[in-house]
Amino acid sequence: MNRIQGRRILITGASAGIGEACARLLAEDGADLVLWARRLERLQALAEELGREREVRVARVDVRDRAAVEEAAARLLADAAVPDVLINNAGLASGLAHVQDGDPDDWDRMIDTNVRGLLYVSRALLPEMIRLGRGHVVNIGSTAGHMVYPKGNVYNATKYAVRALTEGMNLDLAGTSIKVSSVDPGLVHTEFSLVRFHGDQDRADAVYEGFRPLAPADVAEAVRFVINSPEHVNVFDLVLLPTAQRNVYVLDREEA
Ligand code: NDP
Ligand code: 8X3
Repeated sequence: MNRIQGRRILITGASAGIGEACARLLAEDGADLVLWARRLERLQALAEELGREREVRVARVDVRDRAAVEEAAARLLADAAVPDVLINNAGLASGLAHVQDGDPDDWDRMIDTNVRGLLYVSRALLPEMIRLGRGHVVNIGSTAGHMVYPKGNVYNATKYAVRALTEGMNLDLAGTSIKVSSVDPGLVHTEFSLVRFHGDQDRADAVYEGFRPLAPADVAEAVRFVINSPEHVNVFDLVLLPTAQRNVYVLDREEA
């Protein structure tokens, strides 16, 4: 059964990777879309492609910028375009270093995007979802929020925070019909590692060598399953891994 048709879905970080794949798949299911990211030109190209048979709104929103988030959310509210579903996907890793060698600018970037950004967007939209008596928040967490790995420290901490926030938001929304879910993937081949390694393509490519990682579309399928669940069902936490990856450490790579 398609429960996605005609629903308005806001995806943060829709200009690449998992967010873009969610936009494509949910468009196929007949969703109207609201797409936010910093690279507006990418969002516009995606909207051009997907927007022929549905409404696709795009906006340049840096989720770290609380005023920008509030302004973009206010525009949706003013247009009676409050999303039925919010996918808090915008996020990144920046750097991979021992804490004692870490760059505090990298830490700020991760904490501000993955934790503060998720909170700002949720805070801007949840009151109206509650008032309307409908809504579903899907947080994109990570296996990095279940197990810490060496040099992952701050990224791990942000994804542990996302996990705590999924739990906390569920508790805070008890008594409403708003659902909060988490989708927590293992290694997905996106621009994630390119961003983590500050544009070092060789280092990024090496992360995905010798095994088949998840594709962004695999994660989008999981998100679709979560959103499509019946009203009385809340998928609390869906963890998905490449078959070659059994946890954040155990990865079966073929020798080159
Ligand atoms: P990508 O780098 O491919 O995409 C990240 C997206 O987030 C981009 O659209 C980017 O858009 C957006 N983004 C980053 N910073 C901001 C910001 N400040 N404001 C608004 N949008 C922002 O990575 P993924 O698709 O892999 O990452 C998506 C989510 O999935 C993240 O939360 C990540 O932690 C999580 N994840 C990724 C895994 C992986 O292995 N790839 C595994 C588990 C979880 P723009 O630059 O245009 O703003
Ligand atoms: C991204 C997956 O293992 O690189 O969240 O942290 S990992």
